Amino acid sequence: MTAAPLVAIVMGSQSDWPTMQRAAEMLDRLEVAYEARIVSAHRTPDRLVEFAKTAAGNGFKVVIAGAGGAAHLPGMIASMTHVPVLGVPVQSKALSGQDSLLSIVQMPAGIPVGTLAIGEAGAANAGLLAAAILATGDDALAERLKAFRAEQTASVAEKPA
Ligand code: RP5
Repeated sequence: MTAAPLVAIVMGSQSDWPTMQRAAEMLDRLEVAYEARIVSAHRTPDRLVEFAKTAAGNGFKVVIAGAGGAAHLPGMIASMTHVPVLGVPVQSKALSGQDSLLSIVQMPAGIPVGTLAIGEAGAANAGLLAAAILATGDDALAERLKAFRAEQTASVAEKPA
C-alpha cells in the first residue's frame, strides 16, 4: 500500500520542475510521501484556489510551493490554508531569482510563508524542512533525518583533494 502524501510540492510551471525536483529527491531519500503538481497563480487561478482550499482536507501537512518571476503562488496558497507553506524562489532568467525571492519573502504580517534560498539549494532545503516539521510527530522519520545529517557530516573531507 502506498502511503498517503503528506507533502504537496506545487510549482508555477513545468519549467520549475528541474529546481523543485531537488525537494522531491530529499523527500524520497527520507521516505516521505509527496505529490507534485503544477499550479500557476496567474495561468491557472481556479486550480490554485481549488488546491489551496482543499489542501488540509486532502491530508497535506506541509506545502512546498516554488515559483519564479512575479512569484505569487506561495503567498496566495498561504492565504487560503492554515497548512504551513514553504516558498522556494525559482531562479528566473531575467533577474536570477531576485524577483522571485522578493515576491515570496515580503509577506504582510498575518499570512506567513517560510521562504528558502533561491534555486536548487532552497528546494533541497524545503524538502528537508518539510521532513523536519513532520518529524516532530514521527520518531522514525526523526531518526532518518538524524542519519541523513550524520552521513552528510561524515562525507565532508578534512582536506581538499
Ligand atoms: C512562473 O513563471 C513560473 O513559476 C516560472 O518560474 C516562470 C516562468 O514560467 P514559464 O514561462 O517557463 O512557463 O509562473
